[in-house]
Amino acid sequence: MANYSLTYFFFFPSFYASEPRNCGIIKKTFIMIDHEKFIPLSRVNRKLKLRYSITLSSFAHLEPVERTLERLQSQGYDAVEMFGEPKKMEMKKLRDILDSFSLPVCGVTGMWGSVSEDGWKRKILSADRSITKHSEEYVMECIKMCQFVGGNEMNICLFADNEMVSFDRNHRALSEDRKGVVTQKAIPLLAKLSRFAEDHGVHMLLEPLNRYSTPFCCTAKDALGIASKVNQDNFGILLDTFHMNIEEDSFEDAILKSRNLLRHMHFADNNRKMPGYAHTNFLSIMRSLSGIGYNGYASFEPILSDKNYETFTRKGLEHIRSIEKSLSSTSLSPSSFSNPAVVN
Ligand SMILES: [Mn+2]
Repeated sequence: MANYSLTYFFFFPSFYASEPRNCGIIKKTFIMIDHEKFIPLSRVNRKLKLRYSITLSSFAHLEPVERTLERLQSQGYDAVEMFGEPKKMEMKKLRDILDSFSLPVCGVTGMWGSVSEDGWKRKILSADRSITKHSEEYVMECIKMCQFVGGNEMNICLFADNEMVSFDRNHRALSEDRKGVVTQKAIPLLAKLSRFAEDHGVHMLLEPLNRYSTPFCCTAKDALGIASKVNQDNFGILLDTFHMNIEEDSFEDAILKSRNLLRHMHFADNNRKMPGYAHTNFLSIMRSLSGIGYNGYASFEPILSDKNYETFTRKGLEHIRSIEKSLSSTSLSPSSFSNPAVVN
């Protein structure tokens, strides 16, 4: 580990706000090879070809959506994720705006929890029937909106009543039993919504968050268990690196175990900045995605504090693209995978 400390210092001399802090992360990772978990070479799909999207919800508090699209369209993104506030927008007008830019919509981000002023009544796990009914209608409106703007994915997050998840200063997670009892009740509604989504050509993707948002579905394991009970072809899961950093034992293990149902990724660093601006190891994450043959979207979901975001959104994407490039180049020599696989 002494090497690691020195290396960290050596490769991270810059703390300029406009530069991704871990621009040397690839070198760092190879030096840390003894401490990391690797997928064996035989599982790596060298043709990893992700499509890159970004969540428009990240910009909604800063400027009108057309301004964001104008600024992002030359940055190299393949698509955008529209935020799900169908009641606050005139759909035809929205579609005209979206159509006037060269960025297709891959899907809709559900505006769950405190991210929206209406989030308090978007709680699929609520014990209050009027709240679950409202949540059901909200998801249906988002699904219709998703189809209308040309997308085919929507994320579902399982929020519950505040009384069910009182703030825990000790950061404790819930027991598996408690999670199971509460989420079981939502299965019929999720199955119903999934069938509704299927009729609209939309995939419903369950996104585990972290315990501070909703402790009932906060790991890939939680989401996979729920998805298996819903048991619909268009019901998959979405993993978000920000939440995974808090909840998962291992990024690699969570991705590998999700391989049959993983349809979308959210990318943000551990502090929710753009990838490359903190210390999440995206090389390892990308390698794992490559290992399962993932070819869906990686949708960047940063928290942006002001309008001067263009350097961050551009460099964050460049950072991930450079990792993708390195995975299909000679840097993936067999010796890079000489460690025994611990992912299973
Ligand atoms: Mn997310």
